Amino acid sequence: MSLLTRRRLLRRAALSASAASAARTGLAGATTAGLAASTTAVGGCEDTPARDPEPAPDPGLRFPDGFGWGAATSAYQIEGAAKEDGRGESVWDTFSRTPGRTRNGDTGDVAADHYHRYAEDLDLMRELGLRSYRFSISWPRIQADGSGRPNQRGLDFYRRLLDGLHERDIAPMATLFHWDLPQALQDDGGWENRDTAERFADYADAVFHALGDRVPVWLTINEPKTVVQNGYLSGHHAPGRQDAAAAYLVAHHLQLAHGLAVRALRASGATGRIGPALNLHPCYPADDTAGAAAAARLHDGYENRLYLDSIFKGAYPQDVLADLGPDSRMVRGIRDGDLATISSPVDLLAVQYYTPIYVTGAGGTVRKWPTSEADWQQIYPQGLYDTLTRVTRDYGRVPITITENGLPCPDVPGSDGTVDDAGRVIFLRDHVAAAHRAVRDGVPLESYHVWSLLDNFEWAEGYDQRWGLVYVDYQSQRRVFKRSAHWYREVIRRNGL
Ligand code: GCO
Repeated sequence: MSLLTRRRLLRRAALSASAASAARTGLAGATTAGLAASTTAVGGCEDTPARDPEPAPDPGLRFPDGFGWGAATSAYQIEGAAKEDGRGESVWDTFSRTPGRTRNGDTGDVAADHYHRYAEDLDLMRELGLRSYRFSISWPRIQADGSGRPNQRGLDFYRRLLDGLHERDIAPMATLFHWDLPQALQDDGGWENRDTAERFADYADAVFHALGDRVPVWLTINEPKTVVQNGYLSGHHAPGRQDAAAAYLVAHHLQLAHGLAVRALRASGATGRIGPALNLHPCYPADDTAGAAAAARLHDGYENRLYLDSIFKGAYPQDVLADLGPDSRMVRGIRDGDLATISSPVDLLAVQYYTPIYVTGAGGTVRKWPTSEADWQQIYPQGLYDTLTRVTRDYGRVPITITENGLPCPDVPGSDGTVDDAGRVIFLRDHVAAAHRAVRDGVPLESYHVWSLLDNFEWAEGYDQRWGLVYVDYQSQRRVFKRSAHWYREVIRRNGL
């Protein structure tokens, strides 16, 4: 892979505090009066100028009947109970317990204690009116070492959760892998080892047999790209590697694992639907030069087409393969039949949208919009519309669910105990409006999930960034509906804005 490409791909790499604030200052200087005004309109989220220059959406927008309003979480980020009921260690246990890897040395050992408080959390979901809840199953709870007979106590936890969702009339959506690879498999090479894809298929098979009667929608691998870019390029996520050659072999094995799991579901006889969960970033040229257009196209290959084309077209994009080179570990690792496995027909595509990317002719990236507290995230709702319509245009009318969309705000309860995250309300409103425009223009979108239901462990950022609709006081584990939760309940009730 060319050095330039490598340099460009470090998404979500932690910027130094000074670089981040310099970037923000630069942006503030460049923004329009409209943006500057919106900066003051975000209440508890002052740092987050959460809107683009579009007018506020028509407050009469309605979604199709039965639209699945939801919220999302993942196991390691909320469950805690790291050593209970036979759970094994995952790469995130190892990584977060290694000094210097996460902010303040935070770990997911306790997190939002959801493992013990799931019943209370189910009641919060009901109070919100959720129609869909996306969560993930922790592989090391089901197979402590990543293989062998499933751990009944781990399965029982998810059955209780699923029963609770059904009792409350909330449709479950279960992700099989949200980054918590059993450490024992990492010790054997992790996703660099092709056998990990086979282990994943066995784990998925065990879960399908145990819980297949309760789960209508399965998602295979959450954001393979983030494992590649953060786990193996920048190294600021587990397993903390910086090895570009390994990174794209990992990408191939993650894609293979996805395809094997799709096949395992079909073979299990379970009736649920299944698809991948991809974080897609629209890649725009930073200016109108031909060089920027070409660079943005290649960038799009690495960000989006590598994952979409292999699943929906049965081929990796030629420009990416050429850029990686025939001697790359990835290209050498592709075996006959792999692409047929990876492109096993899926029932739906889960899209996760956070940010656009602007690519210069030199292959660098620049920011054009204000960022949230997460400095990799530019706030640009139109990017969601562009992503949804592009997927439908380029890959056909596969049903789409948005499984993540949100932003972090430095939310703190006021003296009256309420949490005023007005910036999140504006952000969500503008993105929901963009999704509505996509539906109006023919995108088969069936549901939308806010990231996240609860404040939680935000990976390398620890507990500093708060992404939830529901505030979590980590000392007492008390939950408080933020203003955005009250707002979202109304959206759900009205089925729109
Ligand atoms: C991801 C993950 C989530 C994150 C969220 C905010 O997209 O990175 O699926 O676990 O917490 O995206 O960064």
